[in-house]
Amino acid sequence: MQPATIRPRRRRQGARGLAAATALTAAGVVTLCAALPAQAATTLKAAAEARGRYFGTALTRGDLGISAETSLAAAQFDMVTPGNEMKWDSTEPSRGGFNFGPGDQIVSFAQSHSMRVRGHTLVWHSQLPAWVSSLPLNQVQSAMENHITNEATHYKGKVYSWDVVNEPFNEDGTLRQDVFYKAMGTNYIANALRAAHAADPDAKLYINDYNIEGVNAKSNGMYSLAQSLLAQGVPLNGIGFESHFIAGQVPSSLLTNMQRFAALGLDVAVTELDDRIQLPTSTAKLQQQGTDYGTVVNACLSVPRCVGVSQWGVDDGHSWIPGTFPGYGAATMYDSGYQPKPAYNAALNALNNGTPTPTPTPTPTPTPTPTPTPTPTPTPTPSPSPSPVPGACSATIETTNSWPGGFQSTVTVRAGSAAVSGWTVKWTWPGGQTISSLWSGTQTVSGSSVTVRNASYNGSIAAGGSTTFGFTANGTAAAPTATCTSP
Ligand code: 9MR
Repeated sequence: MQPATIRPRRRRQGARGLAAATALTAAGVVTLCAALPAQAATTLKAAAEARGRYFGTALTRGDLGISAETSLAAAQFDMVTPGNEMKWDSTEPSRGGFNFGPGDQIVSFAQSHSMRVRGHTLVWHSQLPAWVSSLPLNQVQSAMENHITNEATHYKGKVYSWDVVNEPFNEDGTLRQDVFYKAMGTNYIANALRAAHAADPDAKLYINDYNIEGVNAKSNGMYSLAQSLLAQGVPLNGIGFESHFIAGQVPSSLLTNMQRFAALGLDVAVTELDDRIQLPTSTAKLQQQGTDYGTVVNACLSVPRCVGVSQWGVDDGHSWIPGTFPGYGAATMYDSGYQPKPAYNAALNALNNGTPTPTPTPTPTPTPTPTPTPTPTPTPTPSPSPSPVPGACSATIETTNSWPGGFQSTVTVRAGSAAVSGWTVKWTWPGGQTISSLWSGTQTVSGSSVTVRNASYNGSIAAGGSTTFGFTANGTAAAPTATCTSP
């Protein structure tokens, strides 16, 4: 089932969540470091970069004034999309009256934190000043091309990509009858792409839309348009899949759909990811959201032409969702106190452990010559490792954080000498502990016995490889012995 049609309505970001700003610490991230395998990255951007991708966020000028939010953005993300500051109503509110100040502030923030910028957006029916829609139709093309030329020239060399045309499609796959279409017909899209390419030949040029993530009438319309533009030699480099999902409703054809666009020779990107939950949240809903984030990240990793994933915003406290979809919220990887949610762990885990992507094998690091230790410290004799059994797996629970009345753990699941396809980890709590939230796995609880099976995206572990899942629990921290079986 596809998400409901988005009807964006203008709403400036407020400073909700500011009160919780002081709660931001690196704790959520640092505690993960201890438990991840030695080479696992501990931030989204490092993990994405290790897979040849970026992990982005959207920031508005209002967000720049919230230090807890900007610290988190700079720590975790390496791409920024301006939420509003490069839209036509901001950059050319009156004909020929350009104002790049707000957009420049976002670029400056990005540059000072070594983040790249996705320019968003040059031509869109929404957030379009009234003067454009009231132009005589025979003046629209020159106004559009002048707008694109000025803005793309101003940001030349400063943006990685442009959403040149945003949200051009109706749900049935026909083009919206907006002022650009009325003036130029379908050709407005080719005209816009050509003007952007002339102004900034190095920027990757995208068409971006929502509800095109699965194979459906709307994405079929986009696919036909992309084919036609490429056949005409129009400079189109990529398709942006906004990906405003509802928890539990990520289209099952997401990967197939991304692959068909990539097969045209285009880049693809997840440009505005969020996954809204019908409030109130629950452990199960947050777990589902984690599963969804893992699915999306793994889809991107599985498509070599998928260049990256951007979330729309940083945290739940500043997300556009509650203001536009009453009754829904909690749509991002961070809660309104800037603490990582299961979705964060799922995204990071997918990047660190997920589906291998066909990228070149890293060059093996030469083994350093062992330095002789002057005084050998007696080390406890390690227990003999059991001989590897094909298909077998093992699991180790490690406490990564604890507080009065609760704790957080990471469970590492290792394959033996053969790959495993699907795994089940079991343990028994010694003192009445109860899991409050579990990610990257699905749990069944019976009294004090816990059974966790792999999530859809982390069941396959290569021989000698590992994956992790995690949980938070109530009670005194405990790390009981766990067993692992694989079918
Ligand atoms: O996040 C943006 C929000 O602050 C604006 O009020 C809204 C107005 O349309 O636009 C939001 O961003 C949209 C993006 O530009 C295009 N895709 C949908 C996004 C959410 O509405």
